[in-house]
Amino acid sequence: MKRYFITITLLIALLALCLPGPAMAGGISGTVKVKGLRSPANILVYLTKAPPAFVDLSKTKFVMDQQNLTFIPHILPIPVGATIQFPNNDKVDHNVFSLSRTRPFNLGSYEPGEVKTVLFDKPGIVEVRCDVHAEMAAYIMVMKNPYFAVTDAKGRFEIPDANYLKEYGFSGLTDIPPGKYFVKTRHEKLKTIKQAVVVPNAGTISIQLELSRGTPGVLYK
Ligand SMILES: [Cu+2]
Repeated sequence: MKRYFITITLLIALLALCLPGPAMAGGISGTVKVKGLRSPANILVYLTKAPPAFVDLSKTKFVMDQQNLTFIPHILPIPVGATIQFPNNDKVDHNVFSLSRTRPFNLGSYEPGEVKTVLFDKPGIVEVRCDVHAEMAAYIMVMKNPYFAVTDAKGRFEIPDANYLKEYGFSGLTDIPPGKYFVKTRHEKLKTIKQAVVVPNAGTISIQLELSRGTPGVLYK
């Protein structure tokens, strides 16, 4: 038994030598499947806890747009302390507000071409609505760490999310340090799930998540 263990250890050591180095970190990628919902898009996937990560936020720009009576994007995760711009790029007035406990606000009615801003300084979920158009809804997720992603139209995600980082001007974010983490999901119509995941020393771990319709949980306990 002991000899087997030594052999396996040697094999792992040899394999490690063959890998391109000096990568000391990894990522998480995967696919989310949903039951009872048409699209697996717009699902937040995030690490509940992560070691402190240096991120340069000085060039970030977060925008929640208003076009054709719709907030774009539907889900916008941001790091705690970020400010979001709410431009009205529509043909009609909107009145953007939130009754959330995380960050209640009311921007009042404003015209096409106008921009208003809100600072989000507490982690949590902020449901955004429009007082003029009851069908308009979006979610701002104020995150404690920068390791999160939103699923695409096929339910795919990647943490860290290179496209997101580029789009919003994040820089300097390193891969996830190796170790055991918990991945959690959040979508307004899906039951929240939490799954353990081990990030390898190098490369990406691939996971599958299956969600079904139901009431979601909170972002952080
Ligand atoms: Cu509106």
